[in-house]
Amino acid sequence: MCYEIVKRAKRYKDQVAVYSEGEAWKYGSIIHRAQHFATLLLGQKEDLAEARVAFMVNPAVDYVSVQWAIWIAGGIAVPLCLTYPPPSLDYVIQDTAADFIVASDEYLPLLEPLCQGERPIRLFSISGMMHSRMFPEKSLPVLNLSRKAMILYTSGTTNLPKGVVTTHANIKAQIEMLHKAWKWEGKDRTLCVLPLHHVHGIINVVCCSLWVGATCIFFPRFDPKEVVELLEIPSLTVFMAVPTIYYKLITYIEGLSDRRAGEIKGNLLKKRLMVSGSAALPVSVMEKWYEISGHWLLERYGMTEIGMAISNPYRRGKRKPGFVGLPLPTVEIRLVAEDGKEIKGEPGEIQVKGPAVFQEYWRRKEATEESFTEDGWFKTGDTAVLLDGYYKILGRTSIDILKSGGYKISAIEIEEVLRQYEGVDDCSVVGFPDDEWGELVCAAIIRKENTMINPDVFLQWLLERLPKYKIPRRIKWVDNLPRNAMGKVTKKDLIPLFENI
Ligand code: MCA
Ligand code: AMP
Repeated sequence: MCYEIVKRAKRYKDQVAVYSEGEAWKYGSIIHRAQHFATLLLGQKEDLAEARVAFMVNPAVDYVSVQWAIWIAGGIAVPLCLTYPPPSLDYVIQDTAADFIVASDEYLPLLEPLCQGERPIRLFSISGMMHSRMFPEKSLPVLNLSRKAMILYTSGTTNLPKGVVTTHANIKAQIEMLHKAWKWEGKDRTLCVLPLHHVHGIINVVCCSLWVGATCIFFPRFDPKEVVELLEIPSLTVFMAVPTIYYKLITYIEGLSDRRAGEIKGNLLKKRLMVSGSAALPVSVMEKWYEISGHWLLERYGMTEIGMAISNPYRRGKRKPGFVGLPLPTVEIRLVAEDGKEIKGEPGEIQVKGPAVFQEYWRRKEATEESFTEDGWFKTGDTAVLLDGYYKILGRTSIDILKSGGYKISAIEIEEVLRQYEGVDDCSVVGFPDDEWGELVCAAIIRKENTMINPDVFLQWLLERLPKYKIPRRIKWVDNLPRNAMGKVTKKDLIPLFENI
């Protein structure tokens, strides 16, 4: 069971679990905080019984304490993105029908109005919880592994993001496979610079390290200089990031003197493991990182719905540039042609089975059914080919899914928002290939007749409705959109429009 993470933590009571905001936190004191928070969340109840607890908590000891509190009290953890504007937060809070929200104090002004709708939502502040009277420790519910543990929102080919529900059993499987494959140990120290509302940060970095008694160092924002300095700490052993982060680190290190770059290389060489994932790792980035650090990055492939599925080898075997490797322990993979038949030696859709695969899309029975085959394979929508025993990702089956900075983005969702702007008649959103971001969000927009659009006012309007990473980076004002005989926009024809602007 996933609250097993807390049970296991009792074994490591005197070891440092978390280093955040300049302080070291032992496992024992985090368990204590989690129990106190769990008691407050439970109130008179014996069990939160899968109540949704949304939390907007900074990446630090508070995050771990709240996550553990929700789990031991029997709730479902719904981590909120710290940079979402109110409409995006409200969507997640309403879609999950969250009963409680826990927040770092600075987010209270943003969240208070969202809790004042018809449905009562109880808002807890971290400082309020910390200062509230200590109640005698409650006996906590006994949880079954099949209970729902977490809901993460992911963009799809439809308009609004869907909640991906994972059970305690799914999370346990996701953690254990990475332990086995990447040899996590209690003496590891990792650095968390990733956002904590996605699998990459939550499972691969935070949960994996804390499962085994290792230490997770939280750094609240990505800054290349500070991250390089932290990576140089001799006891730091493991680092995981998206390709954009490696690209930014390379750019920073290339701007330094040869002496300093040499010093950094010497320090990075001592790391045990450096992983890249969440988006395709360009071969040029892998090669440059090797020159800079002496590490061939371990590239792996995963998805919110399945955790990690395919990985290059940790020790035995070559890490092949441009390939994601072989199936991880307990993961079954097959490639399937358009007619639904399994194929070998040719490109096909990746389908996945195994204990790590999610349970359902939250309250979306039809979408859940559509995403699985009749015999229980999850359809990823990614195309791959198997060459010499290694999988190579070729792209996605839908042009409407973008990856920018490691974030999955739905073009349809952005188009729906753009069309609500009074001066916009129609639009189409595509991803334009970019070395740094993977893809840049680009929009071709038709203005309404005789309308002027002030770009600054338009941008401000967008920022109030969409998170920064979903904002179009390039806009092309057009008179028409290219369409096929059925009237559907031929998005491939749009992509060249965004060159050199
Ligand atoms: C921000 N900027 C962008 C983008 N995002 N420009 C183009 N495209 C973008 N997508 C601009 C901002 O407007 C700003 O510009 C400048 O970059 C810095 O913005 P900031 O938000 O501070 O960016 P950052 O902190 O440098 O962020 C880059 C980042 C971040 C650290 C790479 O995007 C990130 O944390 N990505 C990781 C996402 C992740 O964890 N994905 C995992 C999901 P200006 O200064 O001009 O305003 S996938 C997953 O979980 C699956 C299971 C898996 O396989 O792992
Ligand atoms: P998310 O839904 O945010 O979890 O993103 C999952 C998607 O990221 C997958 O379906 C892939 O399209 C993409 N992805 C993850 N890892 C890789 C990788 N190593 N190479 C290419 N694409 C990847």
